[in-house]
Amino acid sequence: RDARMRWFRDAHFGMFVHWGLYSAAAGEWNGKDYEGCVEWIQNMANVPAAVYEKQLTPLFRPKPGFAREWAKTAKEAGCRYVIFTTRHHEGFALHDSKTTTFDGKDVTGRDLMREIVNALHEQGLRVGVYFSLLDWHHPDAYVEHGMPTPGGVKNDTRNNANYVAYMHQQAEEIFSNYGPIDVVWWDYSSQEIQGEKWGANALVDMVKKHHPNIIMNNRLYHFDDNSDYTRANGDLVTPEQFIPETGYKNMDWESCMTMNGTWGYSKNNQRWHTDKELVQNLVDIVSKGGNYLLNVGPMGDGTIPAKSIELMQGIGGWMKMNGEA
Ligand code: FUL
Repeated sequence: RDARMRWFRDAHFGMFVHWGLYSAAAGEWNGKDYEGCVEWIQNMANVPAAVYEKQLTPLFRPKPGFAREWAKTAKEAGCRYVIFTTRHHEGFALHDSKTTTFDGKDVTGRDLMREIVNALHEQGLRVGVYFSLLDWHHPDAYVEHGMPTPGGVKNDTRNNANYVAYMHQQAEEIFSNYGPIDVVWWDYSSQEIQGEKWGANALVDMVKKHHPNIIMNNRLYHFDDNSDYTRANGDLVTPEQFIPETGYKNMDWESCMTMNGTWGYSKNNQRWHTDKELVQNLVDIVSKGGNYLLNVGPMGDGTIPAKSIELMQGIGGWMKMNGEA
């Protein structure tokens, strides 16, 4: 595993991208504004899946070349890898999926995942995919946080196995059709719904069959912090929005953090950290043996907010001064 983890341990800095239909909502639902974690807007505004789909799909219109902008932004900041949301909890798949029409290809006519992966590879960046285990769109998915609730269907009337089969099929499309993938970032599990409820062993085997050297995070299971590598803990511990005091004993880790308190784009959010703070985070994390996965939330057309670009450039400047980029 040391050989498999080497590039990741040397990488130090990666860019996280949260982009989906929620990006087009931009933190507003029917006149009500949301500021933090607006990739959860469907849940926060309690929107039935059909309404969510109908309102947002016409607004999700990626501009040509958006993915090249992402790749350039990451590269110039000194990132070595990019992890992007192939599907978030809303269940909308960026890749071209045969399992559903709730995907990038059917909504925009383009294979958005292909565009993103190609752009990252052109810049020599490693590719990571974020894959949501939760799905607020599929009628048979587990109910979590009250979602999905169209019609108020109770969890026990759902055919969860049907959902799990669908989710596996989407995962296999992602891991078999897009060339080399370096990281898989499952999200997420709770005490109640984790591991075999997701069909974890089969998922892991499938992913490893296609990408024997892939690095996997720990969220296919509920993290039990036994400070050791087990299949359940994956290769990677994922502290979210914090930097652990002393890192994690005997484990690789990656702190994922936002620049402003939301992962998905919100036009209402201007609580930006400064580039000085972000550089301090990077140094703090790397000094404790972790990686910094810093998020940007592009708008519905794929444009990264100007302030995020400016902050990434600030970090890039520091990286260049210090021979890291
Ligand atoms: C969490 C998700 O629920 C958030 O929306 C975000 O994606 C974060 C990185 O992980 O578990």
